[in-house]
Amino acid sequence: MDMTLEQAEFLKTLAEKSDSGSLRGDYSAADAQYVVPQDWHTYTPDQHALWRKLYQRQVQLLPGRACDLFIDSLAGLDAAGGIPQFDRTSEALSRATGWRLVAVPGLVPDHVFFEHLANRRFPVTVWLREPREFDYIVEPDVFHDFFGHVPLLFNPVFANHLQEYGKGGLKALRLGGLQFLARLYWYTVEFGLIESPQGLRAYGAGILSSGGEIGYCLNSPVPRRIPFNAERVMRTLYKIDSYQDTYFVIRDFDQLFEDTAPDFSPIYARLQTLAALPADSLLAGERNLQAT
Ligand code: HBI
Ligand code: FE
Repeated sequence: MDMTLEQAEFLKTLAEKSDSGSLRGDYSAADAQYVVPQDWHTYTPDQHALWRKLYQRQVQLLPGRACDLFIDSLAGLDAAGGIPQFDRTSEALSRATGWRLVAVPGLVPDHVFFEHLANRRFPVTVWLREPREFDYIVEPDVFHDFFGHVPLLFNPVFANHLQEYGKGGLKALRLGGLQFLARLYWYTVEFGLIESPQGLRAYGAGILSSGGEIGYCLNSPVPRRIPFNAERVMRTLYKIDSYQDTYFVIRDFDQLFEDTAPDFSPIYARLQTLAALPADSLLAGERNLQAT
């Protein structure tokens, strides 16, 4: 990539933020949308073996914890045998909901991320974690992005929501509402819970790709589980390096699509005048739902 100043700036901040102080991914071959070739043939047998180990551990935790839509869609991906080839998944995905996967070296700038989502392109990180990061990784790797996020892209309502989220993100950038939208993404697409006739289930990618949080989010008495409300979510801070203090619960994906369809400008204006709520808040009158 013949880097622009903005891109060099982004990569410098990213390297400073990461715990190793350097970038995990190789951004040199990225194009202006930060897309790189997946180079699937460069993955080693050990990396495919680590993927299989991550996949086997996680898939056994799903029954009774992940929403049925996720479980059914993952089964159709045939991704148990090794790190998937994104182009092959994109063929099936584009037939289902018009989405495609694009390979990226890791986190990309917000406006690039939203631009991809607004065009039904989901960015999937190409590198896989190290064996020592089996149970926990801060930055999204190919297992988090693919195993956690890709299955629900096959659901038309969720897929529509994510494209609207991308369009909303581009608008939020212009209105100074990015922090509010990042919270919405965090408490839904990453750590959202959904009601089911058998009790609460997880649909958030951060939960579904995590060995520990998938049990914690439903079984621990510690966190709050509050009915989803877009403005409340956009006002609530979140933590990126520990289990969540609060999970927000949607009735179904239609609610997620409907509740995030309106123009958020008035909410952004209101939220800019209010103090953000700590992640462990429970406001007067809010119900703390039981998981089972
Ligand atoms: N980049 N590759 C990648 N994946 C993400 O999930 C991601 C990103 N850049 C920005 C970003 N997420 C967040 O800032 C948004 O969710 C708001
Ligand atoms: Fe994610």
